[in-house]
Amino acid sequence: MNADNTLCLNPGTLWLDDTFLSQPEANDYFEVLLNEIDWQQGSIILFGKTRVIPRLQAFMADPGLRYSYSGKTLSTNTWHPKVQELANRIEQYTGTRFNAVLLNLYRDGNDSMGWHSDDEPELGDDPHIASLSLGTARTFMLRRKKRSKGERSLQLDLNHGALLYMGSGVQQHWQHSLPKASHCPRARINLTFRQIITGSDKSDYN
Ligand SMILES: O=C(O)CCC(=O)C(=O)O
Ligand SMILES: [Mn+2]
Repeated sequence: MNADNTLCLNPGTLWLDDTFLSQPEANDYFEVLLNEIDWQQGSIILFGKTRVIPRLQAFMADPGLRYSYSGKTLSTNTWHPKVQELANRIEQYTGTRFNAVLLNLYRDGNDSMGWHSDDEPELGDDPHIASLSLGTARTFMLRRKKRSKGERSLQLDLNHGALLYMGSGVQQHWQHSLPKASHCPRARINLTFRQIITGSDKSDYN
């Protein structure tokens, strides 16, 4: 990994490789995943009301692993061969082992993900997460959990084929989100590769 792409957060380490996949490779993965993944519309209960999650999702993991958030366990699929291929490439590139992936399909700019950290107990004390983006570029936001008043959030553009690596300290000290993008009519797929360590369930994002 080229050290020039590393951002030293205070605290935390994160890097972005904008050209992890070539454009033809990214096109191919996008088309296959869009058409072949069993995308699910989930819902969560927030303050006693059922709310539809504003994006579609799928979860794949090694046998026997479970993952859940807001009290709901996502159904676990076996690895799609193309997703397994990506996991192998990303493991080789990052030197991190992953045994699960959460896939999100943002159908257009109305789909989004709220502020959260990927710090569920089953991901261990210091989760390292690799996030691959395909399709239309969207803005990814980061903000410190302990921030001073008026402190600005960081923004990164996640382009087609880009790999973002959230390393040590990022989940512990920062939150991230994928805000709505008005006037964006096209779809984006994101895959977050994770390492599940225990079988417990807990998380709180929507
Ligand atoms: O879509 C993205 O870039 C972010 C996805 C994410 O944060 C997650 O799946 O936990
Ligand atoms: Mn996340």
